[in-house]
Amino acid sequence: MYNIKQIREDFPILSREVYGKPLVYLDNGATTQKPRCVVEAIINEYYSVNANVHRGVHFLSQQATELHEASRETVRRFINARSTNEIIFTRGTTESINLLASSFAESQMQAGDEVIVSTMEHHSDIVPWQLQASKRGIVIKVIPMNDKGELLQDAYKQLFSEKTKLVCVMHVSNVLGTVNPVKEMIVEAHAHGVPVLVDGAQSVPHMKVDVQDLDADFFAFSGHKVYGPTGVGVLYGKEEWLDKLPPYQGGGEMIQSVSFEKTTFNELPFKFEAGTPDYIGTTALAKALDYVTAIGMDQIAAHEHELTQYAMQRLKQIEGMRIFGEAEHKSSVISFLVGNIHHLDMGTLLDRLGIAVRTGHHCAQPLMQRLGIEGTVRASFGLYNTKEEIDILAAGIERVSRMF
Ligand code: 7TS
Repeated sequence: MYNIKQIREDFPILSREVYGKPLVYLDNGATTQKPRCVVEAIINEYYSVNANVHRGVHFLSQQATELHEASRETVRRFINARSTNEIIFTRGTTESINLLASSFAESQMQAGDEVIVSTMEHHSDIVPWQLQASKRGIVIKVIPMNDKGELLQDAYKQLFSEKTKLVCVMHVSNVLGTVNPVKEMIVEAHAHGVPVLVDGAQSVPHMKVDVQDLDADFFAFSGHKVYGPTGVGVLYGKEEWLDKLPPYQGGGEMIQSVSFEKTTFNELPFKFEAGTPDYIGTTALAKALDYVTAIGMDQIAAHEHELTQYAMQRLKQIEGMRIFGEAEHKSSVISFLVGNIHHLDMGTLLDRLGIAVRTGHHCAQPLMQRLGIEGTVRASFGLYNTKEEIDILAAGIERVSRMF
């Protein structure tokens, strides 16, 4: 049984009001709200354990280190990595991708080598590659998509050449909700001997992810989108790959020994974790992962699927409604425009009704160019959203539409 009432009680913020109206929070693609247990984990660790990790012989430092490393094990289990050596803590998806782009391009790519990305990528999976392209002369190739928002698999296969060194593709689109067939895309890339980075920022909160089953070489996600704290994320990498890549940042923690003549680096995963990590954040992230695991990722996926089906059907009844993203496999994100009402006007007026949605290009300007629009209004659902909230959204959109 999916006990939505009890779940909502775990999130104090959901019972607040904005402009005197009950908050309807539909901006989960941007960030999710935090359950009490996550916030309490932060408070408890600061109040009773706080000490820097991996350094001290003293009791608190050892206890903080144990918590931090236990969190790494929780993450490993959650995405089914083989080893905790494959779990690198970062600040989030953006830093995970920048780390990989920098270390991979530096050691594995030369001028003229190619990286394949998709039309629908978030800027965080485009711009790091452009930075490398301008530094090293690497070439970016783009997988096109159809009007439903599905990547064209035949065109993808045509993009490979002997110069292709890496494929970078998002698991789930933050704008269209498309669930890309990454497992099949990885099989294709591997047939060409090419590794794949999956941007899992929008999949990890909504479905069971198994990096071994996907056979992903690299996988990135953010804690704050999966009910965890801000400022902490993960880069998973197969150990054989991470072993080959050079460090991203230098500093404490990532070294074995330092002298002015020669410095040697620490083993995995610490080689990629320079400086004091956000060890309080990792504890809280582990709490969030335990929280969603206790509810059940399959139960969450089923609940959100039902909400999305309901919302699609309900929103399509609204006059002038245009929905962007009608892929066969779609996650709980709905991007739309109504008539010629500007997305910002729609978002601002919905906000006055207590409904939090996102407006704009959603950090996917190349996708907006492909769609021939400037931006959309986006409603994105999380594990605590309800059909009643979708009714409020639909009624809100109708009310705003009547005003124009
Ligand atoms: N990749 C995808 C697919 C995303 O949706 C986002 C953030 C990122 C990467 C970057 O994650 P960060 O945690 O490092 O910032 N997406 C959104 C969004 O859709 N609205 O606000 C942030």
